[in-house]
Amino acid sequence: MERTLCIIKPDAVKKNVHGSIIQKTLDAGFHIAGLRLIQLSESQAKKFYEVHKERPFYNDLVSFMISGPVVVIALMKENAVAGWRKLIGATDPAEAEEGTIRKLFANSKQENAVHGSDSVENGKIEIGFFFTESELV
Ligand code: IDP
Ligand code: MG
Repeated sequence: MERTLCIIKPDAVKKNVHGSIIQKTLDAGFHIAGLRLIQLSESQAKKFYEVHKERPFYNDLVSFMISGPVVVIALMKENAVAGWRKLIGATDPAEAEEGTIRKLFANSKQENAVHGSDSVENGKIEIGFFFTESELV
């Protein structure tokens, strides 16, 4: 089975829909290998989104990601990376397909409820950002 990283972002935790998002994830056949509720520090958020540091939305994105607690989840499934991207939908909820997590729960392109790794390689790196191997089942 493949792994991917999910982050339930501060907008979704504030709206109290993190439980609904986790249920939808489980209903779609994903298994949870690790899960924690955490408050990201500014330096962690900056490092996590470092690939976007030249983008105009970078500083706002970092501020948003530290605006409240997030749920970090290591998900497991066959083809987890592609499957999770499909379940969450497009970055901008206005462009996301009906029934996707972002269509259902996101506020905007920035406050878009969830993160998903974009490749198997990045999934490994991103899971390693939050979990040690011994914390995963
Ligand atoms: P992704 O999360 O769908 O992979 P990325 O392009 O990797 O999208 O962008 C990372 C995050 O940065 C997005 O999930 C969203 O929160 C934020 N973001 C991306 N593009 C924009 C934008 O044009 N305006 C504001 N925020 C953005
Ligand atoms: Mg991305």
